[in-house]
Amino acid sequence: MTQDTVTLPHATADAEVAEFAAIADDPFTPPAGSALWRRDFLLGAATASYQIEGAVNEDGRLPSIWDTFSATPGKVLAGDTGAVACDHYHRWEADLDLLTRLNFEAYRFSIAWPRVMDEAGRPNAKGIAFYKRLLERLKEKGIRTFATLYHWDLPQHLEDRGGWLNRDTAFRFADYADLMSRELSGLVDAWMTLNEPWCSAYLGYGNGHHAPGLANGRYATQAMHHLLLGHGLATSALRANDPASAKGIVANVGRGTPDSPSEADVRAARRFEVQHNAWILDPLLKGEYPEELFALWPGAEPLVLEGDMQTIAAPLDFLGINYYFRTNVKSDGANGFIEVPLEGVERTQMGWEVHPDGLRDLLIGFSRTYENLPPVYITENGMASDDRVRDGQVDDAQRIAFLKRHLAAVDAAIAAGVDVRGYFVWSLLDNFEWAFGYERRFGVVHVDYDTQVRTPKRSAELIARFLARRRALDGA
Ligand code: IFM
Repeated sequence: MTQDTVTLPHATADAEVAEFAAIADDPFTPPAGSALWRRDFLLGAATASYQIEGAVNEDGRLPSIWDTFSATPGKVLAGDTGAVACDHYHRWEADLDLLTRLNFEAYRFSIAWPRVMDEAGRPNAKGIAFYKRLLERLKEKGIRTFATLYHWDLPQHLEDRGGWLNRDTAFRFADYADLMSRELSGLVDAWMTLNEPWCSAYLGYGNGHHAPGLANGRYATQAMHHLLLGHGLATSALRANDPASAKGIVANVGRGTPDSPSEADVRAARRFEVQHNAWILDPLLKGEYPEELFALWPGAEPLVLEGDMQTIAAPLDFLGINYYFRTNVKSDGANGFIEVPLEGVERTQMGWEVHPDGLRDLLIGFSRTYENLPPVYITENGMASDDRVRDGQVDDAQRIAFLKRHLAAVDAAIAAGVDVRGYFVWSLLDNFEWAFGYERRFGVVHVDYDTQVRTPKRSAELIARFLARRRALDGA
């Protein structure tokens, strides 16, 4: 995958961009001069296996922790499960046609571990064939392929042996990465080992909001250590088997701001970011856990064996950043923080505050904190709204403004010197939003879950129009 920075392709392009940006009477088109007009700034859409595939019992797929969790009463809103989801396992060809019609240039998806390996670690040919076909079709269509190995669907049989609390799971994950990169070598432009280890560790093992639903702070730090160890081991397998691809990991990052300028509140906001960001980024980029994490969680240090931190801190080709909202916090009177929700701010269907500056500030902050920060992709950004189809259309005005403002924040970070190479909207399709089931709609394409009819929302139409224009300027 090319990592060069190119300028606009021909002499008239600047004028044409300016003209189009001026006449485009839509609320999405970026201003002339924005890095978004550069063809090498990738614009893609993202999904994840359990959220869209369905077909949970087909072709030898084994149960995952999310099958078990969502089948447990009270864990997921309205008792929803991913059993059918968007039925993407059967409708993948039409979904890729839609992706192409919307002019997206890159597709980020995830592989379901329980679909491709049996309990003994043997390959499941039918499951692997599904992803091979998907990738081959994407390549035929000229779409860049970004594959995540772990977007939370741990095989249940591994959870039965302790899941991410068991050090052995990190080694099983490396076996899985080894198998996938041997089978899919040459078809993947960029591999991501883990999606959002913070969620797997903290929501899965620390507070129980996600599968497998355990709630113990000590578990969270140990699970995180094994996840990161698995990442490091997997990265070396990917490098050995598929040298031409880029290798990275995806972190969800949070912006914490202090409720007052008091020293205690400023420290609380810093600790919020330590807990959300440095907990993952320090081991990856500095080879150590941040000491302040254990001021926040005394006694929760994980068991780390010799050589683990070197494995975890192996060089990355890129870092994926997922950003959604900001959290305003104050001191809890001791070592930690508590959230103080701000009044009168714009929020999404999730209740999350719309705060694009947080993305800009975090990106600039990371580039200063980590001198070895690799090139960044925004691997997820987007919002949920209660979208309805009316007269065959979905007017998602809030999402359009949200995307435009967050892309402008990315542009500002690039202007400040941060090496951001692309942006993926979360998500291509409305899908199974974990503990919130199907109520929360993050897609730029609406999905009617009764009929499986897909309806591109107005946001998708505007993105498509912009990308068509950008491509035309490039003469492609
Ligand atoms: O839907 C999720 C995705 O699976 C991981 N990142 C956040 C999204 C919205 O909550």
